[in-house]
Order: sequence, then structure tokens, then C-alpha cells
Amino acid sequence: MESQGKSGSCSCVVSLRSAGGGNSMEKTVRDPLLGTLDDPGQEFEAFASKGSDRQSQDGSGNIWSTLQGAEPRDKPDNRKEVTMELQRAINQHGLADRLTNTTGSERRGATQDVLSRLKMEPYRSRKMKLRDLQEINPESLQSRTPRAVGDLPWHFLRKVLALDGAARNTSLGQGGSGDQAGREENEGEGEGGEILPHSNTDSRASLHPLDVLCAVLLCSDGFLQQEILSRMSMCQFALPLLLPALDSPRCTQLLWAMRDIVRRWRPHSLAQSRGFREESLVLTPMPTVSFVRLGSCSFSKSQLLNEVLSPAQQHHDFFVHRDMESGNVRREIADGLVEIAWYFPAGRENSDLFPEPVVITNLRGDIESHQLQFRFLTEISSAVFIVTESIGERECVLLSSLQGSTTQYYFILSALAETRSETLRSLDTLAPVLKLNKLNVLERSHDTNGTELVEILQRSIRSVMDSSQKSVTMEVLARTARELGVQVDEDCEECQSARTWAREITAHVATCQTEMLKLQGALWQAVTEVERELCRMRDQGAVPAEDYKSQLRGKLAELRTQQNNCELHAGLRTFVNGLEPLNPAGKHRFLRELKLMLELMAKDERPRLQAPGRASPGAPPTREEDDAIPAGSLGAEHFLRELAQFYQAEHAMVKEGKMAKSQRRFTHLPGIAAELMLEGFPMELIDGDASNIPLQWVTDVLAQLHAKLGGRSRMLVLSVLGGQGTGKSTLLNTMFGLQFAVSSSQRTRGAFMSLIQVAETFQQDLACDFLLVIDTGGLKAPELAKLEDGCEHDNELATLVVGLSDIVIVNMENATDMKTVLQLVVHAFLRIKEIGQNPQCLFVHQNVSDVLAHGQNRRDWEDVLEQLDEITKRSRRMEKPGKEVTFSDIVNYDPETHNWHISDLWHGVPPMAPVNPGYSKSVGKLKNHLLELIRIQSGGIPLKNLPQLSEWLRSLWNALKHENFIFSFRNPLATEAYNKASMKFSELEWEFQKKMHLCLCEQQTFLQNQAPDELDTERLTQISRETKQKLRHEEDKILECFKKYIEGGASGTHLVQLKEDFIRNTRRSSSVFDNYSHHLLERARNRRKRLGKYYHSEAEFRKIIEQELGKLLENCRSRGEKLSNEQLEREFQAMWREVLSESMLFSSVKRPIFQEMQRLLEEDLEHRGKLMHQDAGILLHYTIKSFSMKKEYLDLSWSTTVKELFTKEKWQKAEEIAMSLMRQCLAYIEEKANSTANYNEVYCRELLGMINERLQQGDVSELHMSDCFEVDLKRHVLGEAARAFQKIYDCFMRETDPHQNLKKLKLQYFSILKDLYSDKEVSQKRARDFCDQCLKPALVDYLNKRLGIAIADDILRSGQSINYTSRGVFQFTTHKKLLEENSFPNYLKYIENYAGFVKAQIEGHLFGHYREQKSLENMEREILSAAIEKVQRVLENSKDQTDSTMAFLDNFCQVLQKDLVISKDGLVGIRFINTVNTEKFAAFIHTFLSELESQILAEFNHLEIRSKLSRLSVKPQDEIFKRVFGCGKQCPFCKVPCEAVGTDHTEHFASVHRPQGLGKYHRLKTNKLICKICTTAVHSSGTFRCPETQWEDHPFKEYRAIFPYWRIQPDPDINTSEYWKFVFKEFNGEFAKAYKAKPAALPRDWEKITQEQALQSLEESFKMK
Ligand SMILES: Nc1nc2c(ncn2[C@@H]2O[C@H](COP(=O)(O)OP(=O)(O)OP(=O)(O)O)[C@@H](O)[C@H]2O)c(=O)[nH]1
Ligand SMILES: [Mg+2]
Ligand SMILES: [Zn+2]
Ligand SMILES: [Zn+2]
Repeated sequence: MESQGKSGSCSCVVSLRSAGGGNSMEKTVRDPLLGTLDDPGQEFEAFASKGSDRQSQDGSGNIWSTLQGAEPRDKPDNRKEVTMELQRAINQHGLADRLTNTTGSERRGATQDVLSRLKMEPYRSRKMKLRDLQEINPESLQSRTPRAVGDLPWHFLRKVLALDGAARNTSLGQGGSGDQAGREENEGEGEGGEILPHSNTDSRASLHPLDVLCAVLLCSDGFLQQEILSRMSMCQFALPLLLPALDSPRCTQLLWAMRDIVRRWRPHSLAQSRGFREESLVLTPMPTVSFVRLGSCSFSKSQLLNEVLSPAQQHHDFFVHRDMESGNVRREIADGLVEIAWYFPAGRENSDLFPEPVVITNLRGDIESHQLQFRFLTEISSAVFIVTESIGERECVLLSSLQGSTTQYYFILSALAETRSETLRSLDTLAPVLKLNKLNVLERSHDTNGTELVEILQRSIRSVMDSSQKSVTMEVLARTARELGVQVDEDCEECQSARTWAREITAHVATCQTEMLKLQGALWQAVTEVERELCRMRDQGAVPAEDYKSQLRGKLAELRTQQNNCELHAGLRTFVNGLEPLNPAGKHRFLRELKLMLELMAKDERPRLQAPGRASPGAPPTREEDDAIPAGSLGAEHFLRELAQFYQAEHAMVKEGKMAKSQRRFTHLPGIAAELMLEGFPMELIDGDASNIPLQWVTDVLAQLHAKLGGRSRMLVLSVLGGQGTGKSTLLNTMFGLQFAVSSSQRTRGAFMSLIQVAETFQQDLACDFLLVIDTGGLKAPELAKLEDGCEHDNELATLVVGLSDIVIVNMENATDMKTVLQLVVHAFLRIKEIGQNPQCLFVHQNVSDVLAHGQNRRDWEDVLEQLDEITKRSRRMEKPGKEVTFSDIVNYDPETHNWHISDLWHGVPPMAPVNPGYSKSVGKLKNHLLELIRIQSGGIPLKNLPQLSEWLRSLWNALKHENFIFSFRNPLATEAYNKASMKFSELEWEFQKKMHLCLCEQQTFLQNQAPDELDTERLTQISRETKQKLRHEEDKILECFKKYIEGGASGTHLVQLKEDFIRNTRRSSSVFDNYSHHLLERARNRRKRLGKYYHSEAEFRKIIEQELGKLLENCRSRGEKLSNEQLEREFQAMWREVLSESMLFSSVKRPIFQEMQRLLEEDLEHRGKLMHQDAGILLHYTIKSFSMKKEYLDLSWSTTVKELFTKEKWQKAEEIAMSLMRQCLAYIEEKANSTANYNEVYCRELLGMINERLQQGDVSELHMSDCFEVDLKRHVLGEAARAFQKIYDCFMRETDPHQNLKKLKLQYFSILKDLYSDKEVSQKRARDFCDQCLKPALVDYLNKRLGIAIADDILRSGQSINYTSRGVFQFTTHKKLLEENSFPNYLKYIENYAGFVKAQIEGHLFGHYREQKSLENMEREILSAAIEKVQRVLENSKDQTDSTMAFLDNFCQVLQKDLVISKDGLVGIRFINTVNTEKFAAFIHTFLSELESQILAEFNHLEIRSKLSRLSVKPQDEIFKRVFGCGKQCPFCKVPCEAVGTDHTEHFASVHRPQGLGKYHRLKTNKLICKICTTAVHSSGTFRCPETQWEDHPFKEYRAIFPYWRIQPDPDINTSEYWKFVFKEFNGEFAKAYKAKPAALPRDWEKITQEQALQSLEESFKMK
């Protein structure tokens, strides 16, 4: 310890102090050696013989031979010489170290002790990494004062990384955050700690700062060491140069750890020219001046050095000294540490201390105990200053060994009265040996305050600098170190091999940089331009849009091919080969090494001249405009960028089909990049040179990263925006310990990203696993932007970054900066807000140190705010006209919490200024605020993970390239969420519908069971009310479900619209149901009434018959003799005829349906004021097929000017409308024909309603069709219908034909008569009759009512039918199937009659699916057995009833009235039923049931699937159709169907549009089909005409003015439309023929599209990969 007392100084020759510094551990070889000087006899011999044992081991023979030849006993005078010689020999061979084995183990013990107290042992082998410190954990929220020794390393590290000047303070648990550096700054915080004098803590309790530093470095890996030293250097702390031997046998020189430090200064030699030097510390040759201590000393050498180095009026503690807080704690392991500090001039002759840079080193501990370090210092230094109290004989001996050294020696004496004379004597002795003169001895007297000495010292140093030739770099120092046996940290294998690789690469760079990085040069620039032009189409000229696009695509492909054809340059190959085999840390080191090498190369450029203008005269040479990128400023990112280009090119080749997937060479690269990111390497996101993003590359790197993170990558994105060189990167680095490039001469360009892990314990709190920090290049003031589109690029950059971020920090320096930056930011926010993103924004004002500036700043800010409102308004008007907004509407802004003031980074004048304590403090506060913000926000919108981020990036970028950003943006997350939610939507909707269908089934059944006279209005209203209630209930349930899904799901705000759509849809479908139910009720009642009438009369008839039969039976029985069968039959025949002749009941007339319909048509036309004379029966002449367009349909009177031109257009349109309408009607007619119900005039009314509705729609009325169009249309439709409906009616009449029935009845009654007459036991027979005549039809009806629902349910919910779960999937499979079949008729059908096609497809699928499948049978069985079970249950329950059979039946029907429609009246001979034994009857029914079941099933099985489906009351194909058909609207241009979910939504959209020719669009003049695709059209400069535009030209870009409900966005990717291009080129001719037009002139490259590519594009568009 330097404060060691003078206890041992009484004997100046030898005092066998346990150690030179009072440190008990320091027992070196010197002590026994010196002992021999006292009594050289025995001891000497013993030592010599002991030494000779060692001789063989370490080859230090000559020392021992010197010893042996010394013969001390004989020549005692010789002893001094011998000793000196010994010393020299020992020093030369570094023996001291090797001989300190014993003490080494003691040191190890001490190290162990320190490490365990610091709780650092775990890191001894597994070194600490920078990432360990970057991790965000709860502790990063508050800056705590260390409470225990174990906190010290973390405290130190965290503070150093945050550039906190108080980092070295190791005092425990006091003073709070009021730190020592704060005292200098004294910002008036006046904390309590200031008042109470700090009594120094119990020294055992804490550790010396240097001990902590040594321990931390010992436990850190190379990168962390580098980071620590870099930041220490920014704080102007002295750095460790030689780390004492702690656990390794030798001490270590830190060289690699300092490699990253770059300093910038202005030597006086350049003061005139205002040039500056900016160099790596390690590579700058400088003279070295060393300070060491000999023996003890009463004053602090380090303190003195601080004085020497501190600039005038500003004291700074470069070195830790004993007066500093915790500086007087005893050092445990740091003795022997050599620290290094620098002085750099700022170029100001009157205030700089030294004109050129100089190195000051400082050895901790006594040189006697650290001779190796001392020797090292004497070798490398220009001058060594020895601080001492006294020089006795022993010290004299030590110093004499320096004889012959070329170094200048100075002595600083802290003169002590007692020893002064001896010291002077010794100096006299040493004077010739060390070439001392008077100037070399300085004295520090007690009464001077030291300033004098400081000045003298400074003068001496200056003179040393003048005279010495020894100006060496640290690399050269390392050479000396190695010679002395000192380890150098970069001598490790890892470093060396990395360096070799790097050197090889840089060799290439030197010779052929442009060749090596060729792809990112002109080629990438060209790619960028083409990509942009593809979106903007600015130079389209007269070339048709698709042709122009094709040309551009051709160009793009060509460029990519060129890139791909480039050989991987040898240098780049070396790069990959060097990088590939390394582990992640090795990779990072390799890149660092490369960076250092490249910087070394660039060094030749310097010194550079300061650009004029920006910096005011005399200002420190810090930040000036330096726009030209020096040729040498290559970084590792350029290599990665080049590889990214290779990757992209290759990818494009594969996509174009020009290369096989198996040939790819670069697939492993994204993995490497991901590894690097995990190591903390900032990855380039936007290439700032080309202003473009290698999208595929970035996507794949992020995907790899996601995989490496095990799929857990939810993250918060934090970014910074701001003016150039305003310290953005510095801010982020300080805040999070990141490694973004910071350099005053090299601007960040583009954007880089870095990943920070959130501690597991904190992830829940912050609701994220990572922070993704994006550092961006500075935004230029528009007026400064030299490039024409510089501002545009800035705009893009800002928008992209804001769009990606959750939190944006806007960094600003001054008022002008503020204005330009804010302008860009506002614009970005405006756009981003429009697409539904709402990032938080913080404003950081840099360099506001004093109060005054603060106030000024506030005023500036307010000024700017005012202007901003103006800007906002203007920008808003540009982006989206509409309501006015102000700045604070756009940016979530609260002046209190969103404005942050951060003081200037430097405290004083660089380069000697340390970091301003205020800076690090406010950055720390900002960090806390950010984390707090994240925490508060964590409940909000869920954060994106990496794949989502890259999707998002893709969309943003695509939209940015287009002119109209907001409109072009496709929100991938919303799409994803939308797709997911729409599946849920469909699922729930079906759930709802199923319930409703079942409910209606019951309702219907119930109605059918009611006696007609019971169905009065009251009854009906009640039923209707019940149904309504049930509907409401189900509706509420389902809405609740969906709301829960939306609100709880991971979908965020995108789905508000969808929620509304869902609600609307559900309400709508529930009201549809309501209507339907009403309709059903109505129908049921009518039907029941009608049938009732009929059955009623039949029942009457039967009643009579059965009465007569009863009479006959009695009559026969009363005759004495038994009648034979023939006799009985005769009697029966007579009775039958008699009854029949009385009844004229069944002579019903055939109703002429067409007449009724004609009457309805007339009624309708009259109603619409279009009375037409109708011939009776005329309807029967019309069919749908016979409809064709006639001239008189077009009303040509309304416009004469454009008549000729557009007649054809109108004609086609009208024809189309008529066709589709008739198709719709036909479907309706067919549906009715297939149902079992009888004709009802409602059918006719409904048809007319359909036609009227369609004709009233806008697009039709715009066609101005004549009246006869309508009339004819209706005639054709109703004509067709009349025939069909007549058939229905006839058929129904036939089935219920009483005459036919009568015959059957007759037989049945006769058989009954026979049975009754012969008194047979008939319960079995009657039971069978009951089963056949009543139960069976009821069960069949039950099955038919429910089977449809079950089938639909089966299809919609089963996994194999995923196709129907969402519209997108359905579209995809349909398209895919079409492509596979690749047949023109199919395509035509699909395009022309989408609905019909879809229906046919669904039916096809159903038929196919159930034809082979057993599942249908199972379903039938299931449904049927449910019914049968019910029947069984009823039978069982009525077992014990002994009532009559009639009563039994009544009860039976009553219980089942909601399930089965049983008309017991239909049972023949019901009158005699009571003659049957009830119990037996019931029992027989029971036994027949299973037979009945299999009979029904068998019958069903026999049915052809088609006819089976036609009988079902709920048609599954219709239900499925409703699921997938949606609103049924088609794109007004290309006819692509809408994909939005539900039937009722605010906007229609489709994933992919088609060439418009496929939708019959053609050029009016040439009649050629148009190949333009809607998605191109909307951003190109074309126009269109159609009825909706009144046949005027209308620009495509503004199509929304005409079709406001369609959302057509530009394609997300250039391959999106390949599918339909392929179809078009395949069938161009066929389409033309079908459309009666000429084939389109397709761009030539469409011909090359393959089926495979078409499929691929389809998969991508529908995200099916
Ligand atoms: N005087 C002063 N210099 C600063 C301050 N903050 C950073 N610097 C220095 O300014 C230079 C540029 O800092 P960077 O952090 O790279 O700035 P940047 O905003 O990232 O720069 P670009 O990305 O190139 O726009 C570096 O030399 C920093 O040390 C500050 O507050 N005051
Ligand atoms: Mg930067
Ligand atoms: Zn379209
Ligand atoms: Zn729609």
C-alpha cells in the first residue's frame, strides 16, 4: 500500500519486511536474496545449492554459475556486485516471476477470496459476456447503490456501460444515487449525503475499485473487456495495461481489449490547417512516460498524475487515488497493475498541456515487488518517474541494475528529514549510472500545495517528448512485453487465426475492392431502381401497363442473372470460409478483427481536413459534416451485404426457374447472420447506400433467428430517429450497452437492428421476450439534401421505421434540427396512423445542459409546435384529404412526459473531456421511463414476433414503394387475424344456423301435427314469438362468443371492423331465419289447411266406410250360418259401391297453374306501370333457353351522341345481366321442383321479386333498358317456371290422388272385415299397419328434415373438408383444381357463372364424398336411431297403461308431436282399433321397430345420392354454398369474386385480381381483350369507361370514386398475378371467341409462365405455403 508507514526504515540496508508494500503475500525471491547480503555465508550456500537443483529445469544456468563463482565468504566486498549481477540476470530471464511459485499460490488464494466475495467465481471459467449485461431485468429499472460486495461487479459494469463517471465508486449502501461525479457537476440536487461527511466505510466491508476492476476483467470474455475499456476510455478513466498475474502465472498486457478505442485530436502541427487525426489508440505511436514508486511514499502518486493530466480549471480523476471514495480501501489483488492514460491535444496552443499526444503509465505497488512490470516500463518509456521517500543502499542496488538503459529517469522525492542525506548520497552514486542531472530530481516539499511540482512535471514531460525518439505504438509495446515473458491478450489462437483470415481478406480489399463487392454496386442500384419503377410506373409513356411491367420484370430478372453469374470473389470466399466454421462468438470476433483491419487500411487517408462551415472557429473538432464516404470506410456489413445480394440473386433464379433448388449455394447464410445477431452484432436492415431492403434476405435471417430462439420471439420494437450526427447511436449504446457504430466521421446510413433479451423473470411484466432496437441513419434537412430524392429517401426511412416501431425516440439537437426532423416524423406518423398503427413517441433534446438553454429550448419547441400544426395540416391534406388534424392528434404527445432533455455528452473540451455525468444520468432516467412505458403498455396490443415483423416489413416496404402509401398498404397482420377470425366467424355462424335449423324442424313438425282448426292466428303468433325468443337467445350467445374471441385473441385492433361485420351478419341471418320461420309457419298452416281439407274429407269418407263396415260386420255375424269368403266379399262390394256412389268428394279439377301465374305477372306489371296486353296461355311459349337479346331492349333514346360506340358494350352488359338473373331464377325453380311441397303462388311472387330487385340496381338502371326488356325477361322466366310448377302440382295431385288411394283402401278394408269376421287375433297385423302407414312416413320425414343439417355439419366441421372453412381456402382449392384440370370450358364456367360453378363444385364434392363413404349411412343410422329411441321411450312409458288402444295412440302422438309427424287418421280401420289388445299392440310395435329401422335405411341406401339430397329439407349444398360464396359481388373490372367474410360488409376485396379481359373488358375500338390487371391499373396512368362513368373516361387511379365499395390494392409481390396471366395466355383465343372479341395482345413474357409458377404464385397469394 502506498500509505505504508515508515516502520522498516531504521535499518537502511536490510529489513526483512514481509513485503515491500506491507503486503504479507509478497514474498519474492528478492527477500532471501537480500537476506544473504547480511550474512552471505551459510545462507548463500544453501541458496546456491538450492538454486543449482533448479538449474536443469529452467535453463538459467548462468545465474547459478555466477552464484557459485561468487565465493562470498572469501571476498565479502564483492557482494554488492554479485548481487547486482544476479538481479540483472534474474530480470533478464523473467526469473522473478518463475521463481514466485510460492507467492503465486498465495496470490491465487487472494484472488480466490476476492472473487468469492464478489460472487464472481462462476464466471471464472464461463466468462461473462456483454449479453449477460444487456439483458433487461427488473434491476435495470432502478439504479441501485450496491449494498453488498457481491453487487459491486454488476454495479461497476452497468455503470461503465452507461458511461457513468461514478462507476468506480465501490462504497456500499450509502449516498443513494448521489454520486461523486455528481458532486463536480452539482446540479443542485442537494442530497442529504452531501451534508454528512462520509466516514469511510469499514475497509474490510468493501473492496478497492481496482480490485473490482481486475476481478471483473479476469472474468470477462474478450468482447466484454473491449467494451469495458472503450467505455472507461470515454469516461477518461485510466485503463489497465498490464493486468497482474491473478491466476495465470504471468501478467497480461491488454491489447486486443483496447483495439476498438478510437480517439480524435488535433496536434499542434495541424492546428494551422485545422486538420485532425482520428486514430485507433493502439496504432498511434506516442512517447510514453511512466510513473512508479519505490518504497513507501507519503503522497499519492495517482493524485499527482491526475493533476498533471487535468486540463486547466477542470480537475478529473483519471486514476483512482486514495482520497477518492473507497480509494483507501486496501488493495488485495491489484498491486502490480500498470494503468495507462493518454493526453491528447485539442489543437489550442494556449491551453493544451502538451502539443502532441502522450502516454502516461502508472504502476500500482512498489517496484521492488513488481520488478517485471518495472522492467517493462523502463524498456518502453521515454522517461520513468520514480516516486520515493528514500533511497537507501538496497534501493540503490536495485536502481543500479538499470545501468545502460536508454530511458531517462526522474526522481520525485517526498523529502523526509531523516533520510534525506542518505537519499541524496545514493542519488549521487546513481547519477553516473542513470545519467542523472539536477533536473532529473524533483522534490515535493510539504509546504507547497503541489501545483508547483505539477508544473515542473508537465515541463519535464514536455522536454522528454521533445528529446526522446521513443515513440511507439502499443503493438510495439506488446513486442517488448512478449520478450519479457508477459502474455498479450491477443496472442490466443482464436485471435490469431481470425486475424490471419482478416488479413487475407483485407489484402483483397486493397487491390480490388469494387470487384469484390460488385453486386452491391451498380447492379444493386439498378435493381433498386427497377423495383421502384415497377411500383411507380413513372416512365410508362405510351407503353401498355402490363407490357411495361413485363419489360421491367425482364430487366429485373436480367439484373439478377447478372448478379448470379458473378463469381464469388476470392476475398469474399475467404470471408465465408473464415466465418463458417467458427462458433458464434468466434464469428463475432472474426468480424471485429475484420473491422479493425479495415480501419487500419483506411488509416492512410488521414489526417483529414475538417470540412468548413459547420464547426465554429475554435470549437473542438468533433462533429462536422462529412458526407463523402471515404473509400476506405468499409465495414463488415458491406461483406454481409454482398452475401445478401448473392443470396437474393440466387433466390430469384430459383424462383424464375432458371436454377434448380438443389443447386443453391447460399442457403446456410441466413443462419450465420442470425447467429451473429444473437451475439449482439447489429444487422443491417435497410441498405442506406441503395435505399433498399434485401427483403428475401432479411425475411430469411429473421426466420432463422426465430427458429434459433425456439419460436419465442415476441418483441417490442424501439427505434430512434433524428438529425445526422446528433448522437443517436451513442444514445442507444449508452442506454442498452449496444454496439451500434458510432463515429464522428462516418455517418450511419440506412438502419441497423440489434436484439436484446428480456430476462425470463421480466418477460411477463413487459409482455415481450425481446427488445428489438433499430438505429437509423440521420435524417437530412431537406434543404441540405444534395440528392434530388434525398428527402424522399428520408421520408421512406422515417415511415418504415415508425411503421415497424412500438416506441420511437426522436432525437433533436437544436431548433432547425427540430423543425426538419419533426416534419419528417409528422409525415411518417400521419401515414402510419392511417394504417392503424400507433407507436409511442418520445422527444429527446440533446445538448441542453444549462437552465438557460433549457428555457430557450422550450421556447423553440413551442414555436416549432405551432409550425408543426401547420405542417401536419398540410401533410395530411397531401396524404388523405378530410378533416383537419393537429400535431398532437397525430403523435401521441404529452409535453410533460414526452419531452426529454439530455445534456451534452462531454463535460468540457474533447478530446480530454470525460462523459458528462448529467448525460449518463438522464439517459438512465430515459431508460427507466421507457421500461416503465413498456410495462404499462404491456396489457395493450399484443406485440409481433419475428415472422410477423418480417411480414409487416414486407408490406410496409411494398406500400412505400408505391406512390399512395396508405392505400397501397396491405396489413398482413390484419389479414392473418382476419382469416383466422373469419374461420371462427364461419364456424360460429354455422353453429348458429344449425341450431336455428333444428329449431325450425321442430316447429314445422309441431305445426304439421296440429289439427287445422287449432291453427288460429293466436296460436301462430305464440309459436312465432317462441321462435323469436329462441333466435334472440342463440344470437346473443353467438355474438358473445365472437366478441370474446375478438377481444381475447391475439388480433388487436384490426378486427373492430370484422366484429361489426359479424354482428351485422348475425343479426341479418337471424332476421332471415325469422322471416323464414314466419314463412314456414305460414306455409305449414296453409298446407295443413289444404291437406287438412282433403284429409278431412277422406277421413269423413273413411268414417262412413268404417261405419258401414261395422254395420255389415254385425249384420253378417247375426246371420246364423257362417259366410264363405266369396259371400263376404260380395257383401263388402255391395256396401262399397253404395257408399262410393254417395260421395262425390274426389272429383277435383286440375288447376291450370300457368293461368294463375299469368294473372300474377299482369298484376305485377300493372303495379309497375308497365301494362302489357297478354294473350291467354302465352306464357307456355316462353322458356329461359329461348331468351335472346333484341334491339328493342336497348332504349337508345336517352343519348344519341355516343350511341354507336357503346351500343355493343351495353348490349353485352344487358345480356350478361339477363343471363345471370335467369340462372338465379332457374336455380330457384329447380329447388322448388325438387322439394316435395305442392305449388304455391308464393313461388311465383318470389320469382317476380327477384327480377324486380335486380332490375332496380344501379348498374342496370344505368343501362337504360327499355320496358320490353323487363317484360320479356319476366315472360321467359315465368314461362319456364309455369311448366315446372305445373308439373309439381300434377305430381302432387297424383300422389295424393283419392281414386288411387281408394283402390288401396278397398283392399285394406276388406282384409279388415275378414279378420274381424273371423275374430282373428290382429294386434300384430294392426301394429304392422301402424308401423307402415304412420310411423314409417313419420320417421322418413324426420330423417329428411335432419339429414341435410347433419351433412352440412359433417362437411363444415370435419377436418377433411377444411376447404370450406374460409373463403380464402376455398378460393385457393378451387383455383388449384382448375389449374390442374387446365380446361377452358371449366375456366369459362367459373368466370361466367361463378355461383353456378361453385354450387356444382360443392355438389360434385358432396356426391363424390358420400358415394364412397360409409359416413352417410352412419349419419342416417344415427339420426334414425335417435328418433327410434324416442319412440321406444314412449312405448316403454305407456306400458302400464291399461287404457284403450285409441287412448294409447293419442298419447303416443301427443308426446312425439314435436319430433314426428304422425297422422294416426291415416291408419286404415282406426275405428276398430279398440278391438285390439293394447298391450300386445304396443309390444308388437316395439318389436317391429328395428325391422322398420333397417327397412328405412335400406330404402335410403337404395336412393341415388342426388335424389336423396333433393328430398332433404335443409340442403347441405346450399348451406355450404352460403359459407363460401359470401356476398357474391364481383370486381367491376375483372369479375373476381369478393372474399370478404359474411354477406354484409363495408368493403369488398379479393386477394388476386385477373387480367381484365377475362372479365370481358375489351378495347372499344379494336375489340381486343384487355390484359391489364386491376392491381396494376390502380397505380398506373390508365383510364376506363363503363356505364357507371356515363361512358366518360375515368382515371383508374381514382376508381374509388366510381366503385367506392371495392378495395383494389396493388399487388404485394411481383409474382402475385402469375396464375391468371398463365390462364389468359393459355386460352387467349378461346376467351376471345367466347366473348366475341379479339384476342388480347399479351406481353411476351407471359408466354413463359409455367403451370408450376402459376401454382406457386397462387400458394403465395393465399399464403398456403
Ligand atoms: N459534443 C457532443 N458530441 C456528441 C454528443 N453525442 C454524441 N456525440 C458525438 O458525435 C459523434 C456522432 O455520434 P453518433 O452517436 O454516431 O451520432 P448519430 O446520430 O448516430 O449519427 P448518424 O447516425 O451518423 O446520423 C460521435 O463522435 C459522438 O461521440 C453530444 O451530446 N455532444
Ligand atoms: Mg448513428
Ligand atoms: Zn379486378
Ligand atoms: Zn363482398
